[in-house]
Amino acid sequence: MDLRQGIGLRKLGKTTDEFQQDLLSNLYYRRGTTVESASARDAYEALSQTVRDHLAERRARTAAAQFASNPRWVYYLSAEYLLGAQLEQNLLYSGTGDLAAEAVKALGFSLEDLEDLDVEPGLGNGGLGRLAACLVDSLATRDIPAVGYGIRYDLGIFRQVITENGQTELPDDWAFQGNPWEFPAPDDRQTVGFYGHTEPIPGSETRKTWVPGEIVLGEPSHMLVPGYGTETVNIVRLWSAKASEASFDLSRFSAGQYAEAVQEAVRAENISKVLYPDDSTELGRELRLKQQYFLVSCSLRDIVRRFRLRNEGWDTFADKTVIQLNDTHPTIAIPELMRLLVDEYEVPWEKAWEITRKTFAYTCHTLLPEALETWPVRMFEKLLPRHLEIIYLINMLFLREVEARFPGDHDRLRRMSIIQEEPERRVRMAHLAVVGTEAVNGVAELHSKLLRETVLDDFAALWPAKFQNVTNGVSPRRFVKLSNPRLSDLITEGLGDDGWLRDLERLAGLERLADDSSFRERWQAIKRANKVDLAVGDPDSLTDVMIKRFHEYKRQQLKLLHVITLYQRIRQNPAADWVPRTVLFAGKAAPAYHAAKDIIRLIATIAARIEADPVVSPYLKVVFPSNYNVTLAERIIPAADLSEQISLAGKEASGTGNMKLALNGAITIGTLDGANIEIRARVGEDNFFLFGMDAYEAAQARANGYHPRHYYERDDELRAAMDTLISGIFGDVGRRVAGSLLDWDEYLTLGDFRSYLESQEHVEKTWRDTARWTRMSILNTAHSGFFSADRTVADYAARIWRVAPVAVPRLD
Ligand code: GPK
Repeated sequence: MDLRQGIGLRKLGKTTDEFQQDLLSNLYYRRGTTVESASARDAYEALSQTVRDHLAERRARTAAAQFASNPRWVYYLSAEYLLGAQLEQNLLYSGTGDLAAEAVKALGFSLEDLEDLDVEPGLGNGGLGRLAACLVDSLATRDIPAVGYGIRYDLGIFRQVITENGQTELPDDWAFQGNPWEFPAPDDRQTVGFYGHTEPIPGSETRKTWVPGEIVLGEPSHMLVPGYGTETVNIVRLWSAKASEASFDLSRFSAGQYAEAVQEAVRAENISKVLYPDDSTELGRELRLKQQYFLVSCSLRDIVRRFRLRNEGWDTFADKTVIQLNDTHPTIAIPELMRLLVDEYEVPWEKAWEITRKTFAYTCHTLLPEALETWPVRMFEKLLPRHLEIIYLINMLFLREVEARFPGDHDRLRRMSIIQEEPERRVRMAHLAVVGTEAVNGVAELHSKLLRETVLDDFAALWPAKFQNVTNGVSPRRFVKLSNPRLSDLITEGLGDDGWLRDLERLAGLERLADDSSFRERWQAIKRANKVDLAVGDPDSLTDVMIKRFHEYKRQQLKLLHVITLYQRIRQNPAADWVPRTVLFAGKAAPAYHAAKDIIRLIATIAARIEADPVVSPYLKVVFPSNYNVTLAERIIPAADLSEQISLAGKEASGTGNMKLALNGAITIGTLDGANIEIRARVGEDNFFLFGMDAYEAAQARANGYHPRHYYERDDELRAAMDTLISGIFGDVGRRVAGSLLDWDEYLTLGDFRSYLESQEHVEKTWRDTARWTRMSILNTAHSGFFSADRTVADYAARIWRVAPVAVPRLD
């Protein structure tokens, strides 16, 4: 028996009886309890372990096959992962759902009871973190050898509670009761340095010794990432900060100075304590930078360790390794790899630079100038003195290259430098990321184009071939199959098989069914049943959803102006034939983003006001379920009729909620922004409600001196809505929001108001024709196949990573 193949393992249950036996042995031997005394938690843990074993067995075979083929690896570096709940996914991906349902019944529980105990690890903020989760899912589904690296934050994204006072934040201790999906790997622990100073190495110009002033340990654990419909199981490796033994001060402890004794250890472990620590203070910002370096340092050492298992020297490193930087958060990996190669492994600078540039690729996720990270030089100097020296050298050589191409163009040098000089010296992480990588991509066609034309235009002029587009995508398994089982069954029936789950373009086969009235009726009945399940409003009302982070550029405030207008129209004419609507908002605001929190507070106030109004409430309801996360998204998306994608054009890089909603048959009302453009191009202009300025018109409007008051004065309904806010009937918060719109309106809300209202009238007219609406809904699903993350990964694999799959042999 070849133990290295990892297949000489105990056979796992393939029948209900065998599965039940496995479950029982986990209950007895791992939980130490019995059927009679098992709690729901015992049953949940035992079930999770039983399911996990199925994936672990595939994981062992995957590792063996990948190791044997010594392939080119994709390493995905991301500060965030929003993986979503694991039990239901893993039941599906391991094909054990039916066995498990039977087996737990015998223990006296239902699968649904146990799924309720499955906590989602909220290790991300929003779209960027969920994208990382969709991409690793598709990497495994496409059999691509890959590891995702991240941080195992003790506290994930805060738990949000909504009251009439707006949002309050509570800590999310997600792993409080343990996490059955995780494998600790303390043997692969790494040592990370911070602070200190550098010393020259005699006889060398480029090499230096870094003597750190603080040492922290990084301990990994991994979560399994199974592919769907294949054998591959990849991993996401998450690092926890641990204090070294030396940091505990025994003599102080003995002297009764308990807090002081653990002070250093606490400081070390704070690095992975919370996702996105508040960065409104200097200490908070330093902690963020520490997190970034912690992730990078641990991950790069692990990548080098893995490389050395099968390879020697450095000549093939860049052929065997591609490291994708998920935004700029892990960009310190560029100087860190240089430091490892030059200082520690004595690779000459030029060669090290060639290897580094070939190894990395960078995905940018924004166009907002304030979201492009920069760090003060003095903070870098203190925390990462050696990295700053390396960045200076990289910058000097880079600026020499620019000077050679554009002699005498000093303004260009100033614009492109990795170091910003005014008003304060700062390191521009996006510039470092462009300079130190082989490929740079945006996340939707328009976004990639605007990156080339605006924020990164100088770089695109220098290296046009470096810039690419890879349009985002989403997992059809999680966001259709698992979240919308009714629709999935109907799709499978309509297409004849479930091959669409691995080849989403096959949804196009639904097109012919859009004209079949009995299919349409079933489609519509499913939407209704999903609304009944969601239970937020009348299932026959138009369910109008805006689910995403709160940010002024996304313009939840525009949606509110629409709500206020509807409120006033209904009050003025209660007897008219109104289309009943349930307007659902969900999403979190950054705790220190006061304007966004004001908008949440205003929604809560208006919702209560409408609820209490007997004239309006039969036709209009505003709901705000709290704590939007992956699990809640999975409940809302299948029930949505209308998908609000109303950002100011040119601001939303892509959006991915827009894709999930279209896939589930919600019709989009949206601007020509991000991936909306590509959705509209595919589903057809007749099946999309378009409004507003495009990105060029918006830029023009700003440049020509945009005046929100101009719109306020000329549009009676807009003025009435704004005056209602100003009157104070929705409290001070209403006044504040109105004030900021009238005074400046950064995102041209008033400028797009009339066009948005007209488009909403078109929505209502269409909604009244149920057959027509349902046909449009079916066509949205039918033509959204492009938005599978499997396609996104195929694009990255072909154009950026140049990697090939490694098949994992089946067991029997
Ligand atoms: C972009 F810059 C950022 C960020 O810090 N966090 C984040 O979630 C989002 N994003 C974009 O706003 C979305 O348009 C995009 O679809 C998503 O990243 C994934 O690319």
